[in-house]
Amino acid sequence: MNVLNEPESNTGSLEFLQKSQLGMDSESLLADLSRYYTRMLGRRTLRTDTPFLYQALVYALRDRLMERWNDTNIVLERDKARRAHYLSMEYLMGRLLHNALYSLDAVGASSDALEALGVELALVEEAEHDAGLGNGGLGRLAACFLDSCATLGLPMIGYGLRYQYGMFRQKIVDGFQIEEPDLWLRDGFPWEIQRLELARTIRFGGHTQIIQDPDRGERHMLVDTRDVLAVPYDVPVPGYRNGVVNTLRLWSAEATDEFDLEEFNAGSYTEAVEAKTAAENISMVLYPNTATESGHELRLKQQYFLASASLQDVLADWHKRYGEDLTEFASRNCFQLNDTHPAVAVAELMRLLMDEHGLSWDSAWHITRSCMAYTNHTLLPEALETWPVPLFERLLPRIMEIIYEINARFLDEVSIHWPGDNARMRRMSLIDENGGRSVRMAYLAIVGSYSVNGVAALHSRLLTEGLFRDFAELWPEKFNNKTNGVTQRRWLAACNAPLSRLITDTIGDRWVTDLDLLEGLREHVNDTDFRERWRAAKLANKQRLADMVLERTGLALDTSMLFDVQVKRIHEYKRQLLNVLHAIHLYDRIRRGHDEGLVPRAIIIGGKAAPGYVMAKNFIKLIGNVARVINNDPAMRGKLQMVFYPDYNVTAMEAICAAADLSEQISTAGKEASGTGNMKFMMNGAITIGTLDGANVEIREAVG
Ligand code: 26W
Repeated sequence: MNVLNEPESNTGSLEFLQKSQLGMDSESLLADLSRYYTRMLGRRTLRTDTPFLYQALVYALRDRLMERWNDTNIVLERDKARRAHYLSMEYLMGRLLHNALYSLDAVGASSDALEALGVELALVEEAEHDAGLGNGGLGRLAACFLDSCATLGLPMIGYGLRYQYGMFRQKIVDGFQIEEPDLWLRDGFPWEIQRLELARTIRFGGHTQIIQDPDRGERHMLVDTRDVLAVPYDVPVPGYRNGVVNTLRLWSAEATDEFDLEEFNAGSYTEAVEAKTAAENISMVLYPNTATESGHELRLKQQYFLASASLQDVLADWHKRYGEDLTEFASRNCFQLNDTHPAVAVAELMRLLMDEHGLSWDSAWHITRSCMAYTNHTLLPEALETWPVPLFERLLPRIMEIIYEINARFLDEVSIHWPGDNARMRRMSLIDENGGRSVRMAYLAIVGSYSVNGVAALHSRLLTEGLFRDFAELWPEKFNNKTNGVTQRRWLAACNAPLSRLITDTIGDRWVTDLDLLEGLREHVNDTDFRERWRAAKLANKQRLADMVLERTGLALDTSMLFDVQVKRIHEYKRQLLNVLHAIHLYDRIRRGHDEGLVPRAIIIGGKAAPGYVMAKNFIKLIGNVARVINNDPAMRGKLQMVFYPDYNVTAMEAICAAADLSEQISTAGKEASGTGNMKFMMNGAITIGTLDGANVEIREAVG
């Protein structure tokens, strides 16, 4: 048991130093990783099979994180700190090893330890699969928030799903995107700790019964449900050199132990197995952002599974520590809904508070309304989730009853403000009566939350003036903006060593936890020495990227050219097509000899298309075709190159963002809620060429 130092001048934050028992020096790390390698992993020779060395190093690091993890939780509980719970269907974590080493300041010690075995740390880091449990911006933002909250010492736990298959891997065959399953767990996931003792039961189907409860009057009970077990796996989220380790809790679906044993015994073995696989399918695969995902029952099951398991977990933990009294619950807990994907949590919290904890509607609603908060990440109508009422009634009958009741009370409130305005009632209703009746999940999230935010100033304005105008008129105080951010630890300090070194040599290293300090670079922009070192850093990063492009595509990029980069999901509103048309225009100018003053340019485009999105997949094919014409034309030599970077993911972006000279952020204005790649490129010194959309507007205000 660690002797925990009392936090100095208890500011309520997690400022505490702690003496870890396990050494962070290379000898201690080498001793521990060797022990794991030979005993836990059973490797007989200390050969350099890096996947096993990777696992052994992670186990050794996790021990060190575990000490801080336990102490962080002890302090949380002791201080009765208010906790944020981030509910997200996606966490695009990428690789965790380098980030952990960097946070623990153990890069050097680990490198020395592996050196003693004749192995380079970089090789061991290469052995780690990206944890790609997300599609793009929304999932990566969640991962950045986890890092930032841990570094700021803010108690935030991430709740997500432990998909067997994460974001598909993109292969380019004959110029076309082919999707391959992402078997990210194949070599194990040494970071996680299974917490079987915290498993929760999630109940689907069945129907509600009302029973007369002697002391609490009538109560609704769910009966004849098909149950699934939610098993949590905890992943450590280290703060930057502050002794804090927060938690990402990922739920995995497993069959309940009595999975149809009677069917099994009755010889209907196949039905019993089917029930088991049906249960486990819930956390099998991440949906790849096809806009029509809100048509699939499995997606709704995933959403409810995440919401119910997480809320049950928090309530159970509360009861363990504070007993039945829930009066303080809302002031000490909040739930951030990452888009509408977990919005069913509003109704599920009501169900748990009323049906399981016996609260009245009003006290349950007061609690729910005071602890739910909703972030909207898109204006695209096709991404605004609605679910057919019949599907809801079949899958979640009690939840649908509660949604009806929420809606009835909400519409009463609307009719008080706007008597007789039936058109408005229909517009604002949680139930869309047009065509097949469906539940508007964004409206459920808004009605059930105390705060609704967009992710950039322009986006938040478009929400209150457009998409959510009616609601902003009814509850103006509810709406606000929280412009996105990205963690500079991963996206500058760790991925761009030469530039980070230059920055630290110039203004010190406090920028790593306080990004505004980059302001201090302004006065150096004209130093010749600074500029030379800056250019050298950029060139080194471009060479690293050129090596990766050569290895993956066979094309040798000319690093003396301007690297003109557009990497993001392929989508019509992000306008990769406009970028391609520009490339064709440059090609044509050079062919016609009108290229005086033209800056030589290497155009790099990358990103995945949703499997069903035909137009996006055709863009990928077109980019490859145009690139082939350009790269095979001798007239273009030294003037123009173009390449499609395959399988763009978090790890690829770490090299790409450091190497870019030009950052293409050319979405149709009003469509990109914020963007976060724009921020990564900007902080690595690229010039942004972009529309006044999303956070581009605020970037321009900040850096010109
Ligand atoms: C149909 C295409 C589609 C599907 C889903 C677009 C967007 C989505 C998600 C629901 C939302 C999403 O990923 N939005 C992105 O969130 C980022 C983090 O806030 C923003 O920076 C991006 O602008 C936004 O597109």
